[in-house]
Amino acid sequence: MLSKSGYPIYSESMMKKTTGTFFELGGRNTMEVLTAAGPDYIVIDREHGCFSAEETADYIRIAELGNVLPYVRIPAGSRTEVLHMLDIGARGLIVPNITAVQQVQELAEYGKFPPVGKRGYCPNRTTVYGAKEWGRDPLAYMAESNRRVKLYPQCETAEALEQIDEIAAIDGVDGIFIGPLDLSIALGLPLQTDHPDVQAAIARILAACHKAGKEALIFAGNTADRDRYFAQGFDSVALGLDAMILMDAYKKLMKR
Ligand code: 3PY
Ligand code: MG
Repeated sequence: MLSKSGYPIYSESMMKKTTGTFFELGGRNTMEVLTAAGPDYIVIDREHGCFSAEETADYIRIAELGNVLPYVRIPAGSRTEVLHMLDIGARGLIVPNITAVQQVQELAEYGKFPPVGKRGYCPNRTTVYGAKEWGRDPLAYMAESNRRVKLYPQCETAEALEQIDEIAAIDGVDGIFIGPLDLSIALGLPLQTDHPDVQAAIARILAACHKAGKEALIFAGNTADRDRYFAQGFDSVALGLDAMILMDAYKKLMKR
């Protein structure tokens, strides 16, 4: 669905199943290629990708031009990182390596305006020079942003898994993003994401999300896993990662 300004609205949780992808390689052209492929969102990965905040702002602009929602995976949920990424226009934050409920409470506090949290306001790209139609009036921006800009803590540690019901229920958390690779490592089954214990943990997180009325998102490295996760009830799958896809494609091309 497109807004009047031509910008996509995927703001209502569980309105539509969405498919995203991960952007690790960096480079403006790469970002443009990814947007042209037509995902619902692209995760600009500042946890594992080496991008500056300024480069990230350009990647966000390119995603917007391609009508793709720019999400950013931040390296850690500090107030500075949350505010900087939201102020340059990230429409969702994915926060890795959560180990405590308090980290997620702080994330909601930094990332949502009152009455949900205590996000700081400053006239900037999201409300002035790069403002969308819904962002031009400051008070309307605060309310709309709380609804449209998503906060997705990751569940990929044993500690987060243990406390997943409490984490998913926190006001301001829009959903949980499962990192199956790190989760498998945390469970002592490195990269065995199909192992029954890892799959049981994934099912447990999915159930916790839906019990709390929140979205459940997960990374899938291939289309078979994507199909399985959608069939299981996931609301969104982030499918693939640019470096892996490029490598696979070149290997196939060079195979004699
Ligand atoms: C993981 O699988 O650990 C992730 O963070 C998603 O890429
Ligand atoms: Mg991870």
